[in-house]
Parts: sequence; structure tokens; C-alpha cells
Amino acid sequence: MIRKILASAAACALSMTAMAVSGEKIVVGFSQIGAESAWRTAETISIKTEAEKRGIELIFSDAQQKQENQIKALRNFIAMDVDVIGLAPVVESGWEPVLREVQEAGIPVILVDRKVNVSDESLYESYLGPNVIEEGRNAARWLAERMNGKANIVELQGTVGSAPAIERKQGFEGVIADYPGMRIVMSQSGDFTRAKGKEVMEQWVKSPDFRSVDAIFAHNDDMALGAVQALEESGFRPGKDIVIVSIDGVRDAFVAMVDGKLNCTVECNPLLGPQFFNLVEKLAAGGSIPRWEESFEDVYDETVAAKALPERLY
Ligand code: GZL
Repeated sequence: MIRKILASAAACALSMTAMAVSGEKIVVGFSQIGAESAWRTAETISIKTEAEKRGIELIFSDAQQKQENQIKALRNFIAMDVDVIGLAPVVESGWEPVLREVQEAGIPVILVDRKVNVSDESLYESYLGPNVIEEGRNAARWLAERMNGKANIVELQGTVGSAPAIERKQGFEGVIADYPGMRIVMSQSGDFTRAKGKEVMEQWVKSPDFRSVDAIFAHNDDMALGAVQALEESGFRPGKDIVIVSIDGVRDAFVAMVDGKLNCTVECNPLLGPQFFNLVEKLAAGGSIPRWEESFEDVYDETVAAKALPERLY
């Protein structure tokens, strides 16, 4: 293992180049959030499969959605002197101290699928992920058209403090602000999980105000699918009595759309393994990488679900 020299981006590149020249195996430490959703599981499979395909040694850590476990993992990667760290940060804040330790150890960090909120942007080399605000905007644009600009909406938010929960909400609210007839009447976190999404919906349907609700905006498909289950158990017809738009584009969302129980999903591609390891290998070759490597996505609704379903990979 090439010893790291003093902390600086140039030094990272230099030590990575030396490793590339020496032909030593690249060692990557990846701190994954957990397995909270089908989307997250698909991302993990993509990362592990791609590392194996490229002969890159992957040290993988599952934090079970706890930031303290991710911080421990990063410190472990420092002790193991890995060459690159991939971090999918569960929440935006609280990373500065440990990212400074990583920088001082001369290890470059690539953020994957979620951003961090730090005062010093040099603490990471790149963010690989979607335009999350745009995902929220696309969900609102589709709903505004589907509801002719009029809807009382309940919102299932993602993990509190996470970049996708903050930015999807921001994007969605920014678009519905242009529609006086559209408003969010209830909003609560379902923590990106199917179980919690169901639990929150079970509480909401008991409220007399729920009778005026026309639509659901869920920050991910897993919470939307949990809500679908709760609605059906309470005698509602999800996708018909209540229009549902969510984000991710997981396979079960397409099945639900074909079954008429979900109306639209905004794709958020979790198959980031190839793009992630392209960035890793560029660093290893002493190259520079973009500050933002965008993952690409589309919007799929009930009118195209049946045709798209066979091609869905996750
Ligand atoms: C989005 C990603 C989110 C997914 C959820 O980039 O961070 O985390 O939308 C997952 O399904 O839990």
C-alpha cells in the first residue's frame, strides 16, 4: 500500500498516481447508509458488482442509517489507509471533523447520491448523484398537470436532515407555489422506509381532514408503497381516490402503476457503480474529476409503466 504523503488534493493525486504506476490494487472504503429502501439495496449491489468486475478491493460498511456508524467507518478506513473513500451520507450535517481527519490522512472522498453541508468544499473531491431539487420539481410539475392545478396534498418526507428530503421538498414547494389551488395540508417523515410510510398514513387516514386530501407526494417509492398498503386496508382506492406521485423508479413502483395503485414515479438512478469507479480510476491515474458528476433520470407515469416495466433493472 502506497503510504500517503501530506494532506492536499495534489498529494492525493500524486499518491494515487504512484499506486497506478506501481500497478498495486486500488483499495476503496465505501460507507453505505444502510438498506432502508429497495433503491439503497440496488445501489449497494451496483457498487459491489462493479468493484468485483474491475478487480478493485472494496471495504464495504453498512451503517444501518446511523451517522455515528458512518463516522466510525471513515476512521476505520483511515486506519486501513485506503486509497479512496466513497460516502453516501445519511444526513447533511456533522461531517466536518471526520472529513478533516480524512483529508489530513491524504485520502480523497467521493460523495455518492447525497450531499453534505460543510464550510470547506475541499473536504471532498466530487459529488456523484442526481439533481435532487429537480426531482422534487418534476414530481410537482407532473402532479400540477394531472390535477389541473388543484390539490390538497399530503407529503411523506424522507429521512429528517438528509439532503434528498430537504431538496425534494424545496423543489416540490417551489413549483406548487405557482399554483394557488395546490397546497400541502399534512407533512411528516417516513424515514424513506415502507414500514414508516405505512405507519404515518395509518395515522393520517383516521383524521377527519383526510377526506379533503386529493394527492400524496412521497419522497421515495418505498414510503409511497407503504402508504398504498395503508390506504387499501382503510377502504380507499390508491391511484384512483387519491393520486400518488413518488421518486426513485424502483421496480415495485412500476408494478403498482401497472396495477393502477400508483400514478407517477420520478426516476433517481441507484445504479451508480460504473460512474463511481470511473471517478476512482481517474483519481488513481492522477487525473482530476468533476466537482459534480450527475446521474441521469427520467419521469415515468401510469401511461408508460407497462411498456417500461420489463426493462427495469432494480
Ligand atoms: C436519493 C437517495 C435516497 C432514495 C431513497 O439519492 O439518497 O435514499 O431516494 C434512499 O430511496 O433511501
